[in-house]
Amino acid sequence: GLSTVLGYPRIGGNRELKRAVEAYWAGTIDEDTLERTAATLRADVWQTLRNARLAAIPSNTFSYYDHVLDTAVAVGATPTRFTALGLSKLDTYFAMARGVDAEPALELTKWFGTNYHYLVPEIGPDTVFAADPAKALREHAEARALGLETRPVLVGPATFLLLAKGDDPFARLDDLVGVYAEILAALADAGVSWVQLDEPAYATDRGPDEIDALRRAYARLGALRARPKLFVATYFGEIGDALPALLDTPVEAIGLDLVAGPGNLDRLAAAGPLGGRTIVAGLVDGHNVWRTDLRAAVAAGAVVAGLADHVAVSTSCSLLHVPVDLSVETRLDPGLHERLAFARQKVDEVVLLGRALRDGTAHLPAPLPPPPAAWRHDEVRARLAALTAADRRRGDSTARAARQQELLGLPDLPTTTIGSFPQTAELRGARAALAAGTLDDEGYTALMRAEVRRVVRLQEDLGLDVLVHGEPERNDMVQYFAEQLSGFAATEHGWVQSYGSRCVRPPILHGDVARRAPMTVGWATFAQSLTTRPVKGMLTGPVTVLAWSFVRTDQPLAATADQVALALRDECRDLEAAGIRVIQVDEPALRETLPLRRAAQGAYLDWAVGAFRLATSGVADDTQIHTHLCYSEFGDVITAIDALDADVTSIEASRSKMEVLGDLAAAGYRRGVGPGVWDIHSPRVPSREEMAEALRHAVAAVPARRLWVNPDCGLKTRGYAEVEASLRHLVAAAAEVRAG
Ligand code: THG
Ligand code: ZN
Repeated sequence: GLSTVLGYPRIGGNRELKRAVEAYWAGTIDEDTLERTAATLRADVWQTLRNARLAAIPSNTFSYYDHVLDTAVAVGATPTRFTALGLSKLDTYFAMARGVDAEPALELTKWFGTNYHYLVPEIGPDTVFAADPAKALREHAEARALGLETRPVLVGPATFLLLAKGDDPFARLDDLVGVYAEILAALADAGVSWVQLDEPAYATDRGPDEIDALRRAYARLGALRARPKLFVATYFGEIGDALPALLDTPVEAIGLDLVAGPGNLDRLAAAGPLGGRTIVAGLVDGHNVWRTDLRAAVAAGAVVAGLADHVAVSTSCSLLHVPVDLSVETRLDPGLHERLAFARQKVDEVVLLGRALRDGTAHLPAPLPPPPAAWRHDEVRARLAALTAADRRRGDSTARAARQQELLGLPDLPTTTIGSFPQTAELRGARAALAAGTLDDEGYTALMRAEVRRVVRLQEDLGLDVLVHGEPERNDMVQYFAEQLSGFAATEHGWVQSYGSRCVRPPILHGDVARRAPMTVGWATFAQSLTTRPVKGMLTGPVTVLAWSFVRTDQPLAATADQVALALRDECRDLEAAGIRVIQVDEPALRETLPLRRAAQGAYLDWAVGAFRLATSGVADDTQIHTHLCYSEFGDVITAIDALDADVTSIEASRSKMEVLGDLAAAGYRRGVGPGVWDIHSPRVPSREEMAEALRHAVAAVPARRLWVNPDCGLKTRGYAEVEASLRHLVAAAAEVRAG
């Protein structure tokens, strides 16, 4: 049976690529050594796929940093501000990815609804496109030297431009298609028989012009005389009118995501004759870690087979978004382990499905037993069933603000930070030593307490108004909570690329979520015992916990979010009872989890906001709830931010020059707001004057009594020298503007 995958993890089973690339950046290995490591990793992937008996194997899915950046290079779209640096080809590439002293990097942003980030191409009317197929050709040749014929993968021209920023990038589609034509000709010359062009942008809302442009682009590429066969892969959802548009063109294969977009099947049935085309059925979820229900997948595949002349079984999207190999996870509970599939296991599933479609289901492994009974938590289920609207409601927000002000007695323009202080080498070392067993629990706790003491003293010395404990004990803002809640499991090696060399190890949310014991109360009260100023309790919100975990699919996300929210609600109440008067519940992922299609966004925001409110409405009106969002462009979520009903919301704003405050005011937002006055994503120390200037802009849009003064985001990635200097300037700027 025909089988393939749309892409495979490139970081290596032990994050070898991260190590090699970072060593190259540090100057400890040279370009040749880096390239040898990369070639070994690529060869490993190809051999793995061949040994799994996968029928069609992709290439050019490797990347030193990001596949969108690779495509930009392949079409000559390196902005002149980088070519002007006069660096080697590889160093120009890394300059675009990471910036250099003289030039900031390309912008980094989320790849659709995933936790992967791509580099945003900069395309303008003067961008001179030029074909540079060297990387795709090289990988194809490397695989051929190993005896494999592979299918090079590129981001398709329409999606590439739809992801780009600049002065109307999409207007350049005709020019760009000309360059893709040259790339295709070069690949055909090298004997490439199939190419995969990815067009996931069509899983989001697209206008008729954009659909037409897709049709024209592939009609033109399809009409080329010398070209490989074209496989247009779509994924991350339903593609609507893009499917008939592609069917109007000569492309030989079309990929449909039948996991995130089950409706693609109806659309296919309604599409009329498919010609001799291959439909590549994305039946194995590339974006989650659960084993596939093989019988259900075969049934869906059979429907496709009834419609199309040729069917290939595939993953729903690239396997980039799942960990490499489950077989190295020896400490997982067997009841969980048997229900999981990582990238390597998903390849086996695809191959099995391909065979089953041809030969029948007799040889499929037995279906999974029902989930272990211990994953159920009847008490949590009963609590959820008994919830009423009142459990998501607090008192009037204006009255709350007055009452809180009476109790907290803060000045106008109160100063605070977002929560984390720098994660120093000593802190990371202590965590590593604890894990290695060379440091015991008491030793570790003593070190963390010393750090909290130091951070509290520093904040008092700086003159901040609302303090934090600094979160030295937290490895990651989701993992820390997942480790303490029942219903979650952690992997040992389950790394997934987040951006460039950076990876995350998402926890697996498999069962009902329940809090075993207070999770943060000890640290918060310890910090509060050291100072008379209010210390903010710090929690991660339910939406973000879900967004950065692999989540069960056997119940609606809304129900799972509410379970997490109940655990956080109990934590909030315990913090309050322990004397913590300000609690921050962070939701940096609220916007990134927004469904790609507008039609689905309202329902999502309803449950997302509902879960946040459930988490934060159990406390008295006296207790001040803060939230933090890691972005400043609210657009589609602005009314939802008001609906969160947090007393204070801190946001990014320093790069947008406080413009966001006007948007918030226009949307009717009347609560406390902390527009970041210091862009912590850069090592620069902002001056008192520039922060005072930003604050003066802010007080023009928001009354000083509702305006908070804080950095853009947490400080864990910064160094102490910058943090101390910047916070000193920040407190001084607040004092200056307060004095008028
Ligand atoms: N936590 C989780 N997911 C996230 C973020 C997070 N997704 C979105 C955003 N933040 C991604 N940002 C980062 C930032 C840094 C790192 C990864 C993702 C990072 N990772 C370490 C590395 O690759 O070296 C590994 C960290 C570790 O040892 O645990 O630096 O904040 N869940
Ligand atoms: Zn942030």
